[in-house]
Amino acid sequence: MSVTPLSATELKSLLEKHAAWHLRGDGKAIERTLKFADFNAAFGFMTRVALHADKADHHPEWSNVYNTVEITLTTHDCGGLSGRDADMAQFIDTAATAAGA
Ligand code: H2B
Repeated sequence: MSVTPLSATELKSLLEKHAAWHLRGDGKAIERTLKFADFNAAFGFMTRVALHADKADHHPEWSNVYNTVEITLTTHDCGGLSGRDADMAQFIDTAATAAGA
């Protein structure tokens, strides 16, 4: 499926709006590390994001060690960043705040 990549202006606004995310070195993904109170809080957050990702058909690349979750967002279908990553970053930021990250 073809997805339109973000323009330079859209990317700038994504990074301004979602300050906890940084652009990966190759410019094709954004990354955020989140710390929670414990594993229960981290995995509860991941579960909410997973259910949303499944519905949105847009999936994070992530890892979890105890209370820490590292997330990379990119869109395989355009080989870089798209509006789907901006939407996912928004959902993740809201869920992270609600889960006490
Ligand atoms: N997730 C991400 N991160 N990028 C994609 O391009 C993507 C996805 N594409 N989840 C979806 C699934 C695609 O493979 C299916 C066929 O729609």
